[in-house]
Amino acid sequence: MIARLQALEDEFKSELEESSAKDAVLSLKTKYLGRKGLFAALLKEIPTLAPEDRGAAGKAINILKRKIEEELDSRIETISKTERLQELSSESIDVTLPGRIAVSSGRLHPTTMIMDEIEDIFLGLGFDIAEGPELESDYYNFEALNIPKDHPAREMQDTFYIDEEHLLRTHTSPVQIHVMENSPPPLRVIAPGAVYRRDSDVTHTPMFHQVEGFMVDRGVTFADLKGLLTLFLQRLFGKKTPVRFRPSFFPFTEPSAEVDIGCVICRSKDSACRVCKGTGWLEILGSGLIHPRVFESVNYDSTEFTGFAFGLGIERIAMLKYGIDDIRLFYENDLDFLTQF
Ligand code: FA5
Repeated sequence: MIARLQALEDEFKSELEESSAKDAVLSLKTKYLGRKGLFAALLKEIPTLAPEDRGAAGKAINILKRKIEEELDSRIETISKTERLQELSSESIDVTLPGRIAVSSGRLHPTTMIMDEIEDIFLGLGFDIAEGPELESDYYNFEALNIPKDHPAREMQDTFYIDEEHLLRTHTSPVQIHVMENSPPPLRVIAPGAVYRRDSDVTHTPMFHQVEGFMVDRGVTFADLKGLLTLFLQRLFGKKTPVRFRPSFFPFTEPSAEVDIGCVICRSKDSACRVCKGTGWLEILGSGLIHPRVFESVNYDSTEFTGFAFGLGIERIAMLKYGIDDIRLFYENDLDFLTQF
């Protein structure tokens, strides 16, 4: 038996030497140590030996079996390590190589650009910036602005109601109330933000942006409003842009005016102009002196303080500045359109 084991060991060694691939080593393992392998066969022979030889034979078989097992396992481990190293070096990534897809850099949305421009103008005139919630209560959006329930002026703005008392704000004017409730006059504030109305056509979108502006102090007059808005519109559209004030109605201002600028598309020269419809004028914002009832709801003394307020639509201004004739283009996420600006 000892001689056979010696021969088996020699055979194993030469076979192992020739097996460099992992598969070959694994099949050697099956051949020697598998359930039907050479060692299993040897162990089966033990009962056929003379009883006094069985113990020594069993021991010798097991010692050699363990030795072969260890050698096979260590060879498999060495091969696995080498394979892993080869894999790693062949798969190495050069992080300094340029990417295959050119990544184009993002840019600001045209309404953001206009908003920034408007904010810059008013910051330069000493105004502060305030924000208010987009989910509003009926009180801030309507009641405190002198639009009681059942007032026909509610029809002017198609509202998205959340429940009886809550809605998506239809304009930025409620920010006037939030600011005045929390700070005493004098105030000079603009409030930019998103607003919502049930509206959709070439000049209306269900979500759009407004900038509210208001100033409250002793002795503020309509002349201050006219002066400020004329200065602002001429900074935005050019020094020579004509500006006119037309009487209008808003429940929260008295008197109220809508403000038009001379058509920036046809410069008042084209009677067939699609944008100003041949009138030569474009409506750009609503404004007026703050109504005493609004001051009442925030506990301001309207015998001591006066103020003006105005509200303008950002998308409309972007349309005029960039000559765009459909407001919905701003929100269709068409990159060919958006990357022009
Ligand atoms: C208001 O919303 C008033 N809160 C403005 C105001 C403030 C008046 C302070 C007086 C004092 P109006 O509903 O007219 O007013 O809207 C103001 C501007 O928002 C419009 O001139 C227009 O430019 C823009 N606008 C209105 N509806 C839409 C819409 N669906 N899509 C895009 N822009 C709109």
